[in-house]
Amino acid sequence: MAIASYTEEDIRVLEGLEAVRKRPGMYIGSTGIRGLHHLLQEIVDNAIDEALAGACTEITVRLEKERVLSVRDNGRGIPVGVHETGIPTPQLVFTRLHAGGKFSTASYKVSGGLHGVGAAVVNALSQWLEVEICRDGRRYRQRFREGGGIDGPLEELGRTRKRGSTVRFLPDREIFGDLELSYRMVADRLRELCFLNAGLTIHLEDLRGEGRKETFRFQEGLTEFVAYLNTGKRTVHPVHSFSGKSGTIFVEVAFQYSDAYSESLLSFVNCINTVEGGYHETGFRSALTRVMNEYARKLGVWRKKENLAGEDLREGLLAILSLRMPETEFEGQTKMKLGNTEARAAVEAVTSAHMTAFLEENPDVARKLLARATSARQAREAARKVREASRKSKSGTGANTSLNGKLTRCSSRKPVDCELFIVEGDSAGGNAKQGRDRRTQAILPLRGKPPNAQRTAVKKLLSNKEFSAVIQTIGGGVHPDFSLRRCRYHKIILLADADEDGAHIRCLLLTFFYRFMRPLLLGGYIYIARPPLYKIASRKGRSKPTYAWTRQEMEAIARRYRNPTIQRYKGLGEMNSTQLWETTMNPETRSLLQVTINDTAAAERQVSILMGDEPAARRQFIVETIDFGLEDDEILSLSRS
Ligand code: TSJ
Repeated sequence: MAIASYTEEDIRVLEGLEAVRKRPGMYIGSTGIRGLHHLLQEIVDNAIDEALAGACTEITVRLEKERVLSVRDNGRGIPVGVHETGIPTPQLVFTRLHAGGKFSTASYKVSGGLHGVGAAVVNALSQWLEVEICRDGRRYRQRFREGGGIDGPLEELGRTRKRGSTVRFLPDREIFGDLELSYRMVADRLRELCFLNAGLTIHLEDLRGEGRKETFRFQEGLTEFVAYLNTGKRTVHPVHSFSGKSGTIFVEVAFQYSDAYSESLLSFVNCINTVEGGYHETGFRSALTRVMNEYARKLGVWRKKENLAGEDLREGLLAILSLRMPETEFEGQTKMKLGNTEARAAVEAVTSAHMTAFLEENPDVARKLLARATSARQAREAARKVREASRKSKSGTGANTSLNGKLTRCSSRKPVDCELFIVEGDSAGGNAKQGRDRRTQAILPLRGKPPNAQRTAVKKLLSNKEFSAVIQTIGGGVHPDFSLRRCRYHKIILLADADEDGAHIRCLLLTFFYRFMRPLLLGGYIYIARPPLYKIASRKGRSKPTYAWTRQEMEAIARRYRNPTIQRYKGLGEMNSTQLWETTMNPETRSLLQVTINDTAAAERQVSILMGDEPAARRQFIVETIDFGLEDDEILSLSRS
């Protein structure tokens, strides 16, 4: 565009995009891998909106070579007319912040929701971007460069029989460096979008490196989503689904009970995962509780006056809730909580009607579910007893139980300062005890393998020696009576051998935390210690030894020594207490992996595969996790001599 034709409008636009470039984090959350993912997400969301409007059936996402990303749909094509502001619509879309909703007729939009920063933000953060539109028999193109600058007007390129919109762009290296999108992350989200939009086809093509392709399409939508997440679990009945409309809100639900002990309610509003819940979840829960209790009373299963509690009725339930609604409001710390109060009544109405019918049509299933809820209630009472028992043991003068023999306490009483090392084996436990910082580090050695918390009855788990030591030591109780506030440690560090057995124990402990103390995982309180795999020393033993965590690292270090001796640690027991302190426990020099859950659905599926009926799948995972790759972005501090 020539300088002479610069108008006030152009200047305003550039200033807007400049603001995005100055503080990208404000618009896309971060300039790390998540931010980059967000850019692609934003463009995909616009294509999804076209699908929601019923105007497109197929979307292709490409991770091209040299970090280029592209998204194509077979929709109507972005309108090419001149908007009332005098600017052609495509240019408006890519240069005006939040232009999205203004020209749209679609009432349910993904792009206007949580992620709805608009295509202009993507443009502002791109080295270049081009949009191609096939519409009404013609092909059009417009290009932008250097953070949203207009590279030329919308051009007509000729005739075509195709329909649709394609956006290709190169995320700005100045902002994202050399970051590459993770195939897994993109694939997981696209799969999820296909589960949420039954019948929609999304192709994902990775043209980088070896190349990869996948097509997602689920004719049964949510039903298949539930089946996917319940893979590997023993289920009580086939997936059941229902949907209905209340006012302007369209509600879709699919659920299935399994023999898992957890409860998972996943909710989406216009394809956005409302991880913080909101009124729609409240509506679902209260309808379920009411309907099940009414049914139980009618059947006379539950003789007592009191109701079965909602949490007991939801044990083993996996439910997915998907809403389509206009004018969403998102609240909460991360803006992922639905704030529309009217969603509660809508979901409640649709759920009540269909759940009542479901129970009446499936009396056998209904009986099983009520029997389960009753035993869940008993388990809850057991959990309460655990809490009472641990309160008693605390108030005593320490004369109590086997626990005191095992746990080596730290002197600080401030949970934020206190770290609990759960250590595999007594001998490693002994070394940890000698090497530790007595003020802040407590040591709990574990003997032998604890049971699998996904497969074992609550009573048995809670009376297991190893687990009850863990429960009493941490002090926060167990689900459904767990409380972070009562926990005595804010870092719980799993320290196991770097072999298959160690990995198995870690898995068992994580499964236990997932089932009984999930807030510890959600809050990032759980860590995995990373003892080194190699020690490299000079043969004469004069200089201090160096440690290595991977083979490559070891080889690089060994090359610097004239005559190195290399020791491959097979277990923690081979290290003395000083070495253990230096390499693994000293907060100044150690490296920890923080275990977090950022994708509840993925976590649920993983735990059910891992700890379910299939030893082969479990073994494979264990073998894979032994080598905690250094590409993990969760490494908190890494410093080596
Ligand atoms: F926003 C965007 F530019 F980034 C983008 C938009 C990216 C991609 C990959 C697709 C799209 C997009 C937009 N696909 N389809 C549409 N459709 C419209 O913008 C559209 C078309 C027709 C009508 C109409 O009422 O006739 C309305 C709209 C919103």
